[in-house]
Amino acid sequence: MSNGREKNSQQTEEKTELKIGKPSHYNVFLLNDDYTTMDFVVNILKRIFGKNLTEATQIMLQVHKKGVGLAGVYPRDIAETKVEAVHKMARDNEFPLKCIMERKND
Ligand code: TYC
Repeated sequence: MSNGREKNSQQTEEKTELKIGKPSHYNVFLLNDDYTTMDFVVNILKRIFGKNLTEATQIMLQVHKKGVGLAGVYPRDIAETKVEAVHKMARDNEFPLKCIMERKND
């Protein structure tokens, strides 16, 4: 198709959500790296994902040991905002911390 009216996947999903009225949820994951400090990740989990110190420490250690850990599950718009907030805080503090979101099968 090249008539300038192709839909990207996000537009297709928005249409689907409007049609059936039930927003999909997304897993938001933190990824491990060798440079971001453990303290910084714990603070991200507390401030952006509403975790207490115990929960935040467990998730941070899961990411550190396994490479990836679940920070939260949210509707698409909120998940996107969380991912952006993590990347902004990481950038502002010069850490390479990455955060990704993945649609759940619900
Ligand atoms: N691996 C990092 C370190 O040893 C800690 C870390 C944990 C980094 C979780 C990122 O998402 C992360 N300093």
